Amino acid sequence: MPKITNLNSIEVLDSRGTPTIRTFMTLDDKYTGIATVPSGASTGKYEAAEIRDGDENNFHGKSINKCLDIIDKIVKPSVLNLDFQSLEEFDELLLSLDNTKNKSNLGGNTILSLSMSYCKALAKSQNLELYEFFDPSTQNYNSPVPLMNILNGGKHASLSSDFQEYMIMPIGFETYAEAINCCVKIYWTLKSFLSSKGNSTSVGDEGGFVSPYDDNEEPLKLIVKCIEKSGYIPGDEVMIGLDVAASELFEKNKYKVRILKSKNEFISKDELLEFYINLTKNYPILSIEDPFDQDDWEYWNKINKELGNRVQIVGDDLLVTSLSKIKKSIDEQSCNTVLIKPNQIGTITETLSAIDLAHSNNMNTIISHRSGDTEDSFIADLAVGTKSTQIKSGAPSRSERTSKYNRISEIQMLDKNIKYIGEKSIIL
Ligand code: 2PG
Ligand code: MG
Repeated sequence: MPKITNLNSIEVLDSRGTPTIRTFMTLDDKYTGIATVPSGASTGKYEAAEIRDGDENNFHGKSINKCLDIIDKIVKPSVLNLDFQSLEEFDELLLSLDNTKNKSNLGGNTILSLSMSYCKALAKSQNLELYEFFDPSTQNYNSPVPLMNILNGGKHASLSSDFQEYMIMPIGFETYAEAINCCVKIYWTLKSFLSSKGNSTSVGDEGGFVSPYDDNEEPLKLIVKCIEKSGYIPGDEVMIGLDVAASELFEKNKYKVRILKSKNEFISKDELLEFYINLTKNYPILSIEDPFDQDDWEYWNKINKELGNRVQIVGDDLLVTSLSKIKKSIDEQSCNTVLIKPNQIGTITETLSAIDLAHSNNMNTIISHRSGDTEDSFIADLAVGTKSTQIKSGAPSRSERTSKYNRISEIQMLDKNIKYIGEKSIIL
């Protein structure tokens, strides 16, 4: 394997204007991998720790000079000119340098920038496209179903729904291009509809529209209407996905979710469960992410039992891309789908193991962006290369979101045999 001959990192901005790390890793065959890490807002409490400077005068505490120092003073001397036999061996060294459970010594953000850039450098050096690098033996890749978040709420938008994301899932199409066309048409229809009603058409962190709603069902009615108005069949060609991000709504054993028939601001766990059951009866909902708090395993088990045979119950904050948590969810049957975010766990090796574990237990994987993201399209290659059948990268708007969808179009050009997975993306 080629040796690492140079390693440099700089501070750049993510889509919220928050500093993040961009790393340039050069191998002795002169190939350089360049990677930039994303950052969440509704972060799970068990995610790998991000290191930030905490100096209020510098980007309100968010600058990352400490990470750049760690790379320069600790990582660089330990990796330069060393012979790593694989990505696993490189990541292993990073983990031993960090030597904590939650990556708090080096920082999950620092580690991920190194792991991603090494991956990209190795792929180039082996003359592989990044998606091929994840499993060069595979012949039959697919392009994944995009989960497009067209209405933003929760922590990604103020004055909107409590639920964080309302997504459309274009499953009933032959090609990726048709699926993208469908999503954009619905997105534009939604925009005209909102503006015709005198509502705001400004967008939230992930490019979805932000408008005030009286309750969390209203956006569903609106989306179904827009699917139909755009000439598509809801429940057949297009399904709906939700990310409730319920950990952010959980207070004093209740959930702050507005439902029309309740006068209370907070509802009980049972009321929330009943709300979900009714919503899935009345709307073409195929996926519900983080329906309950990250520690509320009891209600995860209940919802998976109730709905898991017809709805994707997706663990994000619950599982944080962690092998041990995915194992627990398999043992306890807490959900049927794993959301994969490389920065929740820190290294690409661990991310790949999490995907493998999910797939070998018949669980679906959705590769996901973060609400603070960048122009780096790494996750598009990760989705195709690991045969994950779905990708979540926000709305068809804002370049940090579309860069992932566009990279999949590029991959389709590179390999004409790649077919859109469509309906086959559903494993229930
Ligand atoms: C989520 C993500 C991405 P954040 O909850 O799934 O949509 O949001 O990056 O803020 O955690
Ligand atoms: Mg989520």
